[in-house]
Amino acid sequence: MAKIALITGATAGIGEACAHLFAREGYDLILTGRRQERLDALAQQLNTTYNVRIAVAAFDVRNREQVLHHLDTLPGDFKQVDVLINNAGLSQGLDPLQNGSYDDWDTMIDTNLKGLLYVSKLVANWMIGNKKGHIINLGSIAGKDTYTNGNVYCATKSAVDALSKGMRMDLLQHGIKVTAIHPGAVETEFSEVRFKGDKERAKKVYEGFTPLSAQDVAETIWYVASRPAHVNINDLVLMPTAQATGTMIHRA
Ligand code: NDP
Ligand code: 8X3
Repeated sequence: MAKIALITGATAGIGEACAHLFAREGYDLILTGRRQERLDALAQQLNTTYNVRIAVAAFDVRNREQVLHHLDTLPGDFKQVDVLINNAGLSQGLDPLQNGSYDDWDTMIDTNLKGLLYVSKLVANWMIGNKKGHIINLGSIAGKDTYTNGNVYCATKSAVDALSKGMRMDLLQHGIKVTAIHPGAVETEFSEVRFKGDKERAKKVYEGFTPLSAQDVAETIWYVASRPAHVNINDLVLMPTAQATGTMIHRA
């Protein structure tokens, strides 16, 4: 039987690149995100290209009822998840705390933190029952290295870092691996989402240096997921060569 990966946020960027890579490696996939049409198109493409089985579940990770309903109603054999990639996440705004938007804060905390928790609790219980599993959480350099105006986004990614450590301890006795991956700047839809559709501002984030691509991060996730059973990579920071810290980028 093929291995199974559940990827949250598979409609764009890092999640979508992981979907391609894991399908190429023969994994059956559960793909999630809010944009149903993107999920359907991706599922069809991967199924045709790699002949793997794909289940799609369109839901908002912030909505606990939706998360539980959509995952609970997956076909039973899809619940034999080998790898959960907790990737769905976003940033909204880049403002000093005193000017911050309550709505932006709620969106980031509810998505990056609470959404990850809702998915993780359910899938961790499947993994415990199946006596196997690997949870890979997308943190960020922003969680290791707070930057000016990053306040709440950085806090959510620091929390992902802390949660990954806690999950590793809690799941140790069940033989379930937990890894946190912390990329620096990756050129995806991330900045366009952060700046609410302002493409020009988003483009400037990546000017004058070569950022990571979604594929770079997906290949690293694949490396982590494909280690032998007795090896776990706990924590991995992955940066563009031109980026030294959260904010120190050498631009031409
Ligand atoms: P993208 O914006 O390209 O992709 C984000 C994905 O998350 C989309 O598939 C989106 O799907 C999904 N998503 C967002 N909100 C929700 C929600 N409420 N419910 C369900 N799915 C949601 O960004 P990236 O690929 O760059 O980001 C992926 C992860 O990597 C995030 O956790 C991000 O914080 C992290 N990261 C990104 C870095 C970067 O520089 N790009 C660097 C370090 C970490 P949909 O809109 O269809 O719901
Ligand atoms: C995304 C990377 O540095 O823009 O987590 O916050 S950064």
